[in-house]
Amino acid sequence: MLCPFCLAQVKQFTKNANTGYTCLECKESVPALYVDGYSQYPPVVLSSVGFRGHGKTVYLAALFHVLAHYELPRHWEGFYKTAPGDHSLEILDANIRMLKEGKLPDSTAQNFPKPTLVQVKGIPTGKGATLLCYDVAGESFEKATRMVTYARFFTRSTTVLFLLSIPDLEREGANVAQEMERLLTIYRNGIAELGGNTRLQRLVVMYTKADEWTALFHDQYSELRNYLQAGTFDGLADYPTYKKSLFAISEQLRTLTAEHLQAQAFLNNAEDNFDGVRFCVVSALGASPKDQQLQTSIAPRRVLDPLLWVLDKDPFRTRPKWWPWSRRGTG
Ligand SMILES: Nc1nc2c(ncn2[C@@H]2O[C@H](COP(=O)(O)OP(=O)(O)OP(=O)(O)O)[C@@H](O)[C@H]2O)c(=O)[nH]1
Ligand SMILES: [Mg+2]
Ligand SMILES: [Zn+2]
Repeated sequence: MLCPFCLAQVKQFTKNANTGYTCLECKESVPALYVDGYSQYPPVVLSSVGFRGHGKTVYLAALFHVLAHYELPRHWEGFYKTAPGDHSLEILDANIRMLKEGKLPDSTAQNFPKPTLVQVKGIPTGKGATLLCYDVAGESFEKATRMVTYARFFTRSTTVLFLLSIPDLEREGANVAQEMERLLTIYRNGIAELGGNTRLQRLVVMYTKADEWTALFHDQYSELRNYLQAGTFDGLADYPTYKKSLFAISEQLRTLTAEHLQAQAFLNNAEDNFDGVRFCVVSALGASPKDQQLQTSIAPRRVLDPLLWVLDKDPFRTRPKWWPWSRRGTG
């Protein structure tokens, strides 16, 4: 079993009548719902790689908000979520409350994060899972050595989210493609230093703050824009069809990445060094905040898509059989 705190693979957690389960390696107490439900809800690392201020913390908060939304079980029969342990429940509640009150988080401090555990069941990608949500400070991705210290749980990820805010990079006057490659290089260095292998991981490139991304207002991207405008729940009930649209959106973003962002080298590098690459685009808030306050109530757009890619069992390497434009290469 995987200890969510020190990431050791342990045969079992020790049980004490007073204190519950404890990890022998790190002495942390491990929530009983996690241990007892281990086979029913196997752990899945959910964490994003991304520079400071690109929206990692807000994305997680928006995801918690959507997972707690009354509408979701109307689309996914039998869906529910649980927070194993007091710590996770507190974090979940605090994040949901924060967004409801229109507030935003401070920049995340650089330390080894304690994960928020969220058990989910009834997502059409498969059986239950315990999401181990680690929120890392963006500074940890400025140097591979920092990643080794503060984000080594990525060696346990089967699917990695690369979170990029194109509006922020453009505002800073950065070379977008170069920054994408820099993030990829730091991540690959970090995983290599940790003795991991990115070729065993799937990569999901997640473009954030879509509400501020002016390129999406071009006519050629009207389909992406409409997809975002339809919200988060639209189409979820029919998962096989939703999956096709997820893939179609991913392909459009792949083209946008190569053509509009001119990041073909990033793409080639990622394709060559991961077990496949997918794309998605989200807006966690739905609109720009002002002075760290939301001006309207939160309206997340497509924030479940990254989670669906993470939980989906189909390989990224092969294109789905139904996909009409079978292009050269893999993806
Ligand atoms: N317009 C818009 N702004 C967003 C969105 N998500 C986040 N932001 C803005 O981006 C800021 C930074 O977001 P965070 O989630 O704190 O960024 P982070 O990646 O966690 O940053 P570090 O913790 O410093 O690494 C927020 O305070 C918001 O102002 C979004 O969906 N739309
Ligand atoms: Mg943060
Ligand atoms: Zn441990």
